[in-house]
Amino acid sequence: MEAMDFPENFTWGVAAAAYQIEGAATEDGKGPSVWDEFCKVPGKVLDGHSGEIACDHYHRYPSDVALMKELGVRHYRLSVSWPRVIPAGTGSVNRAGLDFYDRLVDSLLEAGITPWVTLFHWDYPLELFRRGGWLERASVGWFADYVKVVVERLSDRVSHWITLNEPQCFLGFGHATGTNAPGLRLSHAECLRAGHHVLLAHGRAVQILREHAKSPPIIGWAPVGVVSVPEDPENAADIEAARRSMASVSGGDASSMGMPPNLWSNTWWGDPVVFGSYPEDGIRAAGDAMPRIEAGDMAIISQPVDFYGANIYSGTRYRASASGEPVRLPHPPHTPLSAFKWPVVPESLRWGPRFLHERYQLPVIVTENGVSLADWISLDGRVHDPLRIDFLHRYLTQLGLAIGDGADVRGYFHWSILDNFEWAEGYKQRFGLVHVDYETQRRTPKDSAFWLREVMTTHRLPS
Ligand code: IFM
Repeated sequence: MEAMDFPENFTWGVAAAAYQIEGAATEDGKGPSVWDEFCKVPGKVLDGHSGEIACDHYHRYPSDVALMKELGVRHYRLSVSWPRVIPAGTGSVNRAGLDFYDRLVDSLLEAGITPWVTLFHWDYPLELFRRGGWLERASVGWFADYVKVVVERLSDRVSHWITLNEPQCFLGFGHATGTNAPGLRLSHAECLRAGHHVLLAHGRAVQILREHAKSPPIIGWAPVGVVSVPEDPENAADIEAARRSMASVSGGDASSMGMPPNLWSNTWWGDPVVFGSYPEDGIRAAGDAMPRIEAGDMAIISQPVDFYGANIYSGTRYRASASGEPVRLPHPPHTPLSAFKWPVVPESLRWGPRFLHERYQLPVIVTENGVSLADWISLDGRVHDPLRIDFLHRYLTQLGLAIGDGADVRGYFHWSILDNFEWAEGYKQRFGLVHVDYETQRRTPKDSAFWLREVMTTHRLPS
């Protein structure tokens, strides 16, 4: 491979989320979230793991921030835990919880690291779930009130905001298949109703940010990028087939994951946010399950955003049939798999951002990308993860090609800075650039962390 330069103003960063790293699940007045509760249900999370201690980042954030600085990190995507800030989800604010984020933001800024704050990354307040959760239209107002509290406290220093992380997952796995918290198996209509409220919550969060932020906000969101790639990247018909598949609600094949139609797609979520309308094919697929849309809803949902985030890990190959229809192809038998058994498809980082940019005409930021591997500390005390370096090299090369194709891609956040609590998979999946020994909480940067430091600081992929 040849060396490849990225634009000087390209944003390189790393990401993590509150429940996955903070721990301190019951400390300093934090309220329970649906994840705290779900982890207590036998059989739901691998080996009974939970985020109770996780990486103990709540207490160790000063040294974690110092480590990030040492590893050349200039941008860090964190999430705020709603029940840490408002224990019951609405009402009294927990000063100690808010103070934690205040201190975290200050130490990041002191270390020269720009915070990118995600307002919701799955740890929904348990109290509000008991009052109906996302199924209730009132959830939109509950979320807006919480967002206002965070924005009023942090926006004098934070200007980069992400409203929600992956509605496809917290609804699809949390409310349809029941494999994630809160473990519901709702009907199609109920899932789409909850989804409509989630979209309204996103729109209200954008409005609150624009009205109340003390420094000009740069706002986006972070859905899953459900990616289709052309089998032959030189074949115009295959490219068009992949483009069409990514823009269809069935392209992601929700049914293969046990989800009702629409949930595992780009457009069911992205079209309302950017165009202010649900996609026609999704409306047909929803049929009687279509949510009730009140006057003004679509205007709230489609508040202008500054970038389109996408969390991209893999992709599916498509070719064009003789009549140009997209034909979904199985992964070739030689396709490498991560420890999670996710197919490694580097081309997803070219075609995903490119097609999303073409459709939505917004700057795209890869808000997550990374790989879970079976990393361990070697006898020499280091963590050698050549496969992650290879993964990064391949994926980032494709991202560079997307930019070369003319896609307006502005940034890349690596998931994750630390090994952490990987939801229903517990601590089995290690996505970090930094190895965490969960017994001792010792952090050991992996070889990939030093490799990525070089890329992030030079804006150049080596040959
Ligand atoms: O760990 C998750 C993250 O919380 C959301 N996106 C995917 C990651 C890896 O599964």
